[in-house]
Amino acid sequence: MNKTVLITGATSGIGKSTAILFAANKFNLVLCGRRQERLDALQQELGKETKVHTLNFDVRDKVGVFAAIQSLPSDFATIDILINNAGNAHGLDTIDDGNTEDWDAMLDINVKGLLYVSKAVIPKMTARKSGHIINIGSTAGKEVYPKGNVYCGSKHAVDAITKGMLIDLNPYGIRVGAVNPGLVETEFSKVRFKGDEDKAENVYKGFQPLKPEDIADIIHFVVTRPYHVNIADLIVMPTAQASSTIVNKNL
Ligand code: NDP
Ligand code: 8X3
Repeated sequence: MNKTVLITGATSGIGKSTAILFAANKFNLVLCGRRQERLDALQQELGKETKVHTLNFDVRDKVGVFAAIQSLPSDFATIDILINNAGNAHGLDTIDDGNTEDWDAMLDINVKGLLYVSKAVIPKMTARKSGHIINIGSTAGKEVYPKGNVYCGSKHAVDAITKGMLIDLNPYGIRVGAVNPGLVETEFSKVRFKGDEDKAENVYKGFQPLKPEDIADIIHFVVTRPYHVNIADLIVMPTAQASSTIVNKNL
């Protein structure tokens, strides 16, 4: 039987590329996001290849998260694979200049949102003693860069939560792991710089960044390993990147 995958943040970037690849590989899909027109377009397009159900909720809305996941029709209610991908950076400022609304957004979405979705999905996994959770962390969860403060903090939290989930869900045979990308060209920087396209494009200028398809490919690899293989943690960067602040523009 085809496995069912729930992907948060499926309307753009890494989540969307993952949805496209997983549809081509005949996984049943539960695709989540807030932009309804994009969810409708994905339903229309990927529905030609596999079974697709869309859920519109904001991961910050605790009640909305639980209601959405409880509303899943029976053919989508058994989530075999959860991909906690929804997230963004908001702003790039020193700590003294930081905007408290940006801080709230990053901690509420990247950390608490991931927890709410997990809490809504995990009980059925523990009851079945089966499941696989992949959290999308970041190189920002492994190191801290100038002005990265709270975004890095949110991704360090994802790193710790992933390790905690792995420990706590081990008795149930549930696989847990993180995929931690470096620079991937998506809408990420547009969101970080609040729609400033020039600033966003500048982040990826002069070197070849990762494409969201590269990360989708890796997520697909992770979930298609035999059951006894759990890829617990994985960092992937563009070849040009050595760390959050070192990017070789001479390649
Ligand atoms: P995008 O901005 O392209 O996609 C972000 C996705 O998250 C969108 O589908 C968006 O959907 C969803 N999302 C954002 N906020 C919310 C919310 N409050 N509720 C529900 N969904 C939300 O960025 P990426 O694809 O790059 O980012 C995906 C993940 O990858 C994030 O966790 C990010 O931190 C991580 N990452 C990205 C890197 C990069 O360089 N791009 C590198 C390392 C990690 P919608 O707006 O429709 O709700
Ligand atoms: C996204 C990568 O370096 O822009 O998590 O923080 S970075």
